[in-house]
Amino acid sequence: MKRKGFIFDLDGVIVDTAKYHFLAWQKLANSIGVEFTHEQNEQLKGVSRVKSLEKILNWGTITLETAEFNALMSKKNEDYLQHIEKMDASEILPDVPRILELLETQNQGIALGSASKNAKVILQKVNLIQKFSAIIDGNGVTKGKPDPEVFLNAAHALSVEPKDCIVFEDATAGVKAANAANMISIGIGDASILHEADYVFKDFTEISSDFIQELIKK
Ligand code: B16
Ligand code: MG
Repeated sequence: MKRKGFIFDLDGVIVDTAKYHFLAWQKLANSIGVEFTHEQNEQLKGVSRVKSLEKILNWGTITLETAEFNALMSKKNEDYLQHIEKMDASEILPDVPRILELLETQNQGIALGSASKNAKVILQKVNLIQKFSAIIDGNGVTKGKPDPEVFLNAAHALSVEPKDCIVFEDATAGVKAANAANMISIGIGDASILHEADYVFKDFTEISSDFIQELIKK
């Protein structure tokens, strides 16, 4: 059987950490007098920590010295990590374990391709770290999504050609990155938002074993 590379985004695909990013960014934004809504949080999905803070400051038309900027980034991450600390396997999104186990039994390559610098901690917390033979996170890239670097590095780590890789993503920036890497893109979430993906599913409960087998055979 052919060995393909299946690359998973983390936030919004394996776990819903967007709610914790929201709480931490909202606290930080409010502390500097900037309003922060769920709609604005949507715009930060898949976006790096630095770029996220730049956007928030932009919304509040605030400019900061580097030292202050870095202090705010650390503050946000400290708050975020307090939420992460309480995570366990119950926070894994529906049917993610079923798909991972299916891929494992079929000897497929499994990698993580996330913008988060906290990816390993989160995978440990939810007890999935051992499922991934390669983990490329925010510490392993110089350019964030929509740049394809994170997924190309994951393909390389799996020793699989990019054209033989399949990416699961919940963010438009991530779908664009997968397409730019010449990989099959599978959007997880709202089809009207993720319309650039090759396939879109509401969540993993909609993905059949037959569909995965077809991807392996392609
Ligand atoms: P951190 P993903 C992304 O993860 C999140 O979607 C995004 O909201 C966050 O700002 C980014 O990670 C950086 O996270 O502050 O933990 O380094 O969706 O690419 O798995
Ligand atoms: Mg995501």
